[in-house]
Amino acid sequence: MKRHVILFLALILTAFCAQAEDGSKLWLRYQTASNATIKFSGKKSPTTDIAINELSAQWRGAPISLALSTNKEIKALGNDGFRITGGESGVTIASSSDKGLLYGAFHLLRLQECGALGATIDITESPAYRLRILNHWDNLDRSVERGYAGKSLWEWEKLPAEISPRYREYARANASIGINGSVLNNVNASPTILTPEYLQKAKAIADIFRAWGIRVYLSVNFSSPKIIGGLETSDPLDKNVQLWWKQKAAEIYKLIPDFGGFLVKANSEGQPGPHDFGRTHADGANMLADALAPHGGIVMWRAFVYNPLSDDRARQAYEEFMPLDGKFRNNVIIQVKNGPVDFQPREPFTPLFGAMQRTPVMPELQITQEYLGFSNHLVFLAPLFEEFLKTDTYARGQGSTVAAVTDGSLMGHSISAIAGVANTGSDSNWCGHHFAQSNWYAFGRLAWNHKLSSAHIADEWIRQTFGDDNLLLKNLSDMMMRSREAAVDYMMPLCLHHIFSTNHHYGPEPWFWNPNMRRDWQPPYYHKADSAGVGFNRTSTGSNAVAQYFSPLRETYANLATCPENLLLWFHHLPWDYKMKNGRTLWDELCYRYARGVDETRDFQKIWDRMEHKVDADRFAAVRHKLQIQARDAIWWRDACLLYFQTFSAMPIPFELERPVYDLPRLMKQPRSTEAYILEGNYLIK
Ligand code: GCV
Repeated sequence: MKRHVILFLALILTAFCAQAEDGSKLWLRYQTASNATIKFSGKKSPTTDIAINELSAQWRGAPISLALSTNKEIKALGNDGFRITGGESGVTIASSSDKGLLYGAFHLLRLQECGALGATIDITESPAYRLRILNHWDNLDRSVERGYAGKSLWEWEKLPAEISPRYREYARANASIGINGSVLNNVNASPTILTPEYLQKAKAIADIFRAWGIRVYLSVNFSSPKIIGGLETSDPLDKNVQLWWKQKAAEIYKLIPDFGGFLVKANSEGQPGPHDFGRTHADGANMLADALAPHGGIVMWRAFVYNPLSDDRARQAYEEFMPLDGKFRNNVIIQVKNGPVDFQPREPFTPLFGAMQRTPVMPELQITQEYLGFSNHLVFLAPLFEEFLKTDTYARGQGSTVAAVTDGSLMGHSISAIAGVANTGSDSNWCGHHFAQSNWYAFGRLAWNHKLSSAHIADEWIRQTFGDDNLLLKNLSDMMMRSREAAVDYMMPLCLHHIFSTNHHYGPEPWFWNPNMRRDWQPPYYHKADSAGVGFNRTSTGSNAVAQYFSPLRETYANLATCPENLLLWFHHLPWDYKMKNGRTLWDELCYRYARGVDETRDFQKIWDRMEHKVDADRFAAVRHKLQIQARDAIWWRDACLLYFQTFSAMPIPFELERPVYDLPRLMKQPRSTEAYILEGNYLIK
């Protein structure tokens, strides 16, 4: 063949390959087909078939034996654990279950893709949490609450007759990082999910997920017995109500024998619950637990409760749930958000972690970026998750980290679980922003092993998602690792919190106050800015929320000399001229931090642009566009917050810092955009 023809064909091939990089393959972009030899002895199952197929297609090393083993040491690793041993002449993956073999297969392939295989292998893994669950806030009309990546993945209108190929791809992606459960529908649950018609649809999804080791769970509406069951009440102590739930559970398990259980948001933000009948959360949760128990199901009962009349929303989950500790059935687990208010860019941990000792408690993290720039901003969340999991609660003395008090190791509960609110949708790249995939990935990896560092997770993800070029690795990792702190700086430094635009939670609206609305949904409730200063006093002279933490944390947080500066305005109301540790006034420090956040986003743009020749054209352009939006938004945040707070501080922005580019009156008149409009990135006034 002539040289120019070959060149021409090569060009077409390159163009074709570049086009294929739409992000749809996530971190599973295995490049090279293989001729792997895979031996399997034992009882085959759909799950072992998948493990064999994955390895056959991708593995490029020595022959592999997959062994279902009853060996004592292997059994001690639990159902999902595995051991991989061997070297150049052969590798063995052993587990006591087919799921463990699948996790082992994915683990080995990940090591291969990350270039992390040595000449000999001897790895033992078992997951930190038994249940590693995604929560989908997906509605039955396919809208997704706080979802920024298109419509829901679940095509309810076509189910059960039509099965989207994406169900399998989703299950595969989850299995590859060890996620083993999915709550399919929104916690603001429509009772319709429990009708026979929708249970058939859920069954169709469960049938696909099963082989990948993923159980289906459903969010349920506490009023279902009345709304779809035709009963007069949904009172959990009513015999007919109890019977209704028992029959409903039996109906579900007939269709979905490995059904995981229910997730419940009760008496929170307008959802019905046991309080409607003068009953407690324990009464409600236990009734559902009794219905599920004969089938092995669990209840995940959320502690996200707060009452508009309280002076401090941050205290309430603790106040309401602590008196109930020990009163729940043993198949109930309390699901608690990482922070006491609501998935802010930074919060201290919710004090229920460590305090509730006679009831298992599971963390709920938010993968979708409700308060972190939707799918427009690049914010790698592993550092946030890691900071939370590694914080010491001191519940049983030093070393009682949030991870240790929730993974079963310290409190000895038999159920251990962790949930992440999913960021997936119908977009071709699944998460809206190519880098948002890393947050799904990070959640799965930390749920499996909470000892992993964020830097390690970033490195793994970049290698699999973008390649292993050294410069690329260094730059992308640098950008990802700085991104969470950057967002904190340009949105709400020093632990300012909830100063977002009310409702959609995208941009800044620290001034918004409508006396006819719930106070605790509006920014001034949280920042409490006045001419005397700014911040929420949660010490003994204020709401005393500090008292909910164990010693010595409560003293550490209460004392200005020891309170970490990154939590300062969460716990203290301080004068504008308060002296920070570096000698600056509080006001100046706020200005510097906002400026630093803006600078970081500009730096991210530069870093990314330098990587143009190392990234495929489509993903490069998409991320560049998003970084531009992020840099613009960072300026908007800085100007809105500083100009507004300046009306109280009456202090100048330090003269060496860049001046605001927007005017406060115009920003305050900014029309309240819809989420869909925001995602287009063109909403800011010029
Ligand atoms: C699903 C916050 C969000 C709501 C969400 C709620 C919850 O308030 O803004 O959209 O509702 O948390 O976690 O239940």
